[in-house]
Amino acid sequence: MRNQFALMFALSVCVAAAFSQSLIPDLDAPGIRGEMARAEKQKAEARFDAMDSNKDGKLSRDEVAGKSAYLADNFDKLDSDKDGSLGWEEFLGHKRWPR
Ligand SMILES: [Ca+2]
Ligand SMILES: [Ca+2]
Repeated sequence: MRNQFALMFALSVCVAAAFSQSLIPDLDAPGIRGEMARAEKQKAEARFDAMDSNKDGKLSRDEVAGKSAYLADNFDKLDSDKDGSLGWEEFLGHKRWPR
């Protein structure tokens, strides 16, 4: 019974994660969703570019230090390919908005 509960809980967490990914609208989504996606992407690009001081298209640990507590604190977790820097998609946390 306990195990069953744990399994149900694990499943619902997976579903929630998949669901939140699908809430991120595509850039060419129709209507307001697409407009919001494009506006948000522009804001994210501005934030990314402002932190990318050497303009190599990646954020190093030094570049995020002191500018984003969230990125600095979660750097290792966000750096999914473990190359020591955050690329655009690692920064965004999803792959729906290619640059
Ligand atoms: Ca950089
Ligand atoms: Ca990386």
